Amino acid sequence: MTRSFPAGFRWGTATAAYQIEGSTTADGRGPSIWDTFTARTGRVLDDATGDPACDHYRRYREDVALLSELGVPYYRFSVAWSRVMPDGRTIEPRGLAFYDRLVDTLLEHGVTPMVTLYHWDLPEALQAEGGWPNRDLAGLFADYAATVHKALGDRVRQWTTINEPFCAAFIGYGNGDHAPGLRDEGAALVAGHNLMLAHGQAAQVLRANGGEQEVSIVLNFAPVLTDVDDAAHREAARKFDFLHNRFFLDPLLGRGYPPELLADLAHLGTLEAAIADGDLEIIAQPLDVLGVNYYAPARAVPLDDPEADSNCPLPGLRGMDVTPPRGDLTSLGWEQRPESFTDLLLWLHGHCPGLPLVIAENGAAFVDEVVDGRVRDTDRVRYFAEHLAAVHTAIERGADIRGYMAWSLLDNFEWAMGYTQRFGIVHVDFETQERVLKDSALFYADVVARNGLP
Ligand code: IFM
Repeated sequence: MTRSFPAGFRWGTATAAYQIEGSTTADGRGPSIWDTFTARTGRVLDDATGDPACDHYRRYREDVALLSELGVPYYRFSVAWSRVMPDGRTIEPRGLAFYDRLVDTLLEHGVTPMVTLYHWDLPEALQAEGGWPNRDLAGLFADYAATVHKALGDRVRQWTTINEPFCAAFIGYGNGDHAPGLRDEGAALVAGHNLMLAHGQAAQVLRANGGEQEVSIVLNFAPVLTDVDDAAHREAARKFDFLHNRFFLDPLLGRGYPPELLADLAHLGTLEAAIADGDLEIIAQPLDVLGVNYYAPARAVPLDDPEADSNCPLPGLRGMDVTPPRGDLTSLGWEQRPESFTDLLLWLHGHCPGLPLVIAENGAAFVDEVVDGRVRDTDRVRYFAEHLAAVHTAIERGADIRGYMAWSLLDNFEWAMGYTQRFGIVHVDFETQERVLKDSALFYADVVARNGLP
């Protein structure tokens, strides 16, 4: 008995530039905020940096050959702004040429490229101008989008503007765990708004440049659970849900920021002040698909004092907290709960009428070992099997889901966790750069070949 996916379902794997490329000073690349952040002692586990990561900048042909060997037809990767424009403005042709070669190599191997323009690696030169709390960055991002589209738009059809603006804004500028490592809740909200504005302006540019492209943005969602069904718990969950999930989604749908959310954040006084006339119309550009990243749910509880600052790392929340995850956890301590994935997809289907969904990331970190040349990552195989079944259930119940990208093709630089967390379906030995297909890669290749779950 096979659970089949719809004909034409897009199967892929995903990566991001800073997490795999290495070669951070090659061919005129400028520093990004992640280079600066990782250069500071104690910001990233083991003081790891993005060099050499998976050395993909030099080994991309080998990695594309792996994709071809696995028979996975789509590949989602990101372009590093600081490679293409080292100072955020001036084009570096050698950086652009890398992505040109990568796209050609993918196409030669029958793999369809899906480009993400921003996966967190802002040119440091633009951070020096204030970073994302500076609204001028929206226009600069649109110029960068136009440059990349001009270079690759004849061969790339799927374009994502920004990956997970939540993390770029709230973790980068709010709790400071990610680059640029700032802790300013008010500025984090403004960064979030400006990232949405950047998305809208880039989407306009991508469409204006002509071509048949499909335009999307990728959001990370955390469905919220409560242990107790009473008004206080429901309100705690609502606060978390509105800031984590709907801050970024509702303006894209033309609904602006939910009034309850604006009220939750009013005490900081920055978000509403940052919204200029016309911004919400720019943000609400029509989308062809919505990219959905899902890893784990969150669990919310009320605090006794409704005015107390939240302990959860979201900017501006008061009167609520999150409780520890439970049950089976990944090595990052994330709760495994595939039914929350189904619930999320069905909720999105209802909340975003007519907007097709693509799972742009889903996967799990576990401790893997190579034994006799094999990585028997049964936990990850089970995670994928259960979460793919959850996607299948959502499709059966009516959700319009067009594809699934496994995170990630390669073990890589997991941001503040350095190289301690392995998400790949391909094991990477960071000393030798040897790649070994894990059992999860073989499992995934089989799912792709059958277009279904055995
Ligand atoms: O590795 C990250 C990725 O860059 C963005 N989404 C979540 C992944 C796992 O943490």
